Amino acid sequence: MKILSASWVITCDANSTIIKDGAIVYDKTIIEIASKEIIQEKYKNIEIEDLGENSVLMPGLINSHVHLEFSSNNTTLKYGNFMLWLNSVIKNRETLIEKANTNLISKKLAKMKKTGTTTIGAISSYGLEIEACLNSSINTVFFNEVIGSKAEMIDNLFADFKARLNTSKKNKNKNFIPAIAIHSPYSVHPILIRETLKIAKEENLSVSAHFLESPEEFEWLHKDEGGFLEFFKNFLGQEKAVTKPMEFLEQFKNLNTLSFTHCVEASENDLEKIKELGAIINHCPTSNRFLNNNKLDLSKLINKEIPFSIGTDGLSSNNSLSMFDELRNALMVHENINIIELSKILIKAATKNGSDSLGLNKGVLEKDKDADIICIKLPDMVEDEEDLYMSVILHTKFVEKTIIGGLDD
Ligand code: MCF
Ligand code: FE
Repeated sequence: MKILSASWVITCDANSTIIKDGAIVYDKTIIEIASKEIIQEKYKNIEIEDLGENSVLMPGLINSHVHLEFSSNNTTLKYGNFMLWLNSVIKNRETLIEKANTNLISKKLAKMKKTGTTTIGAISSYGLEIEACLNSSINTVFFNEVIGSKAEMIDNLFADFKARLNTSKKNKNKNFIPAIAIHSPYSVHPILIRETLKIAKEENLSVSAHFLESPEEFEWLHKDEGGFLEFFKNFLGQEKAVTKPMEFLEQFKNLNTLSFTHCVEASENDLEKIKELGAIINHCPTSNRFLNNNKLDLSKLINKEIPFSIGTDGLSSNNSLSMFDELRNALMVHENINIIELSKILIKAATKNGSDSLGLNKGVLEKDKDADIICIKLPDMVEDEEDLYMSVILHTKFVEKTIIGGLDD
């Protein structure tokens, strides 16, 4: 059993409780949280590690959507338009993947940890980042991706998917959890969707899918037109989209943990359906800005009470995998929402909602939750509690201390 105390404890619980001069008692999970005074009195024989002036304890950040296999990209891929990006991915994929070896990915994971991330939802196209994830103390939900819209390819693609899923299942442990990703409504054949979702239900695996990220995707799925038409004709000899957006969503019923990434171009009906399915939206603001010059209408989600989490996406569509960088970008992008209000919403999105997106028992500092905790030092004193979320987002580049599953890292 250990006890930490700090100037502030941000719990991210249902009441958004913040404790001034608070303390946390924990082992693998959290045992108790209260003011330092109360904890001192109650646990007289245990030494309290005090983190000092202007310190903050909060749940470790959860990056609910990241493609580590694309970690070698810096200046190779094209930004500004989804079709340009996609064509540049197809052209450079082999070279990028080859450069992203275990060593490089391990370095990226180490940096992610220093920048506050304790859990990731890793979208894996090939299974090449598995070793780096297994070697890291960061918790990983490992989403094996299925992709391919050509009927003739279904058998091969499904066999390959099952082989990768099995490898991840063999390596399952308390901080490495196998899951399933369906790439998108435009890129996965309905039979593959049906069969992979069948496995997800039978084995109670978390599921995630990209959904309506670009205007081109919207046009293609609804009208079989736009930038995707030429792309599909050239690469796959296909002139019609395989699934309409609502038909796609309808297939995701009865799953325990479900998330859709991006959803920038989703209609009101799509959003209502996403809510009805009990899904979380993985919001990747930097990626949306880079690839599509667009942004998710967060006010709409907030009004409709549709939960969202935060993901960096990969270095294929971001210049950083730091969640604090991503949160700062989110603050700047969503300029229509008051910065104090938005900061609070974003911290909850990056903790509690991230945990829900991945189907975990984390993201909140309360009794019986996993003890995944980060410690931050603010440069100066924060006077008003209401400014704390914003100050943490604006001023944190690296964390002072990381605890994952109760262990010091
Ligand atoms: O989320 C971004 C943009 N949208 C779609 N896919 C990806 C993103 N970042 C990486 N990807 C991957 C995806 O998993 O790109 C590959 C897929 O394997 C190529 S899509 C033909
Ligand atoms: Fe993605």
